[in-house]
Amino acid sequence: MMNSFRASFIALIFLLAAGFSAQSQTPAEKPSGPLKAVAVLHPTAGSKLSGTVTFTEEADGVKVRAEITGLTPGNHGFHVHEFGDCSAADASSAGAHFNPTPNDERSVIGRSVVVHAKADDLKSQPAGDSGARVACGVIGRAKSQ
Ligand SMILES: [Cu+2]
Repeated sequence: MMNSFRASFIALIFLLAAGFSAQSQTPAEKPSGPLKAVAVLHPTAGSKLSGTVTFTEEADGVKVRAEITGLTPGNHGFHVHEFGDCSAADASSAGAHFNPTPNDERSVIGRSVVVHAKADDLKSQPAGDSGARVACGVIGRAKSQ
């Protein structure tokens, strides 16, 4: 059961690595320290989930650290969604999954992290059949050090 969550987590890390490496190639945007981003997760209507997800650029990829409270037992889908808008009560305003491949704009900053009620089956698209959105947080730039 744990493997499903772990697998979706790894997929997210690869996705983010693409986004971050694209951004670090822009000299004007290059920060002095390692690039860090943060998303503060807020519960959707009827949910008690909250937490913080941090992303830190490292030489071989992106480290993702999630501290989440209020999760129901079991596995939960966990994705980057295309819009940095968590205003809807069900977080539908965050849009579909963010797919960096066809875009020039590949950074995850300004998009959102969404946690789902159920596990991602890692087959169905776009949401992996992972059910309702139970938390949403806009990804913003964080202090580098
Ligand atoms: Cu999702």
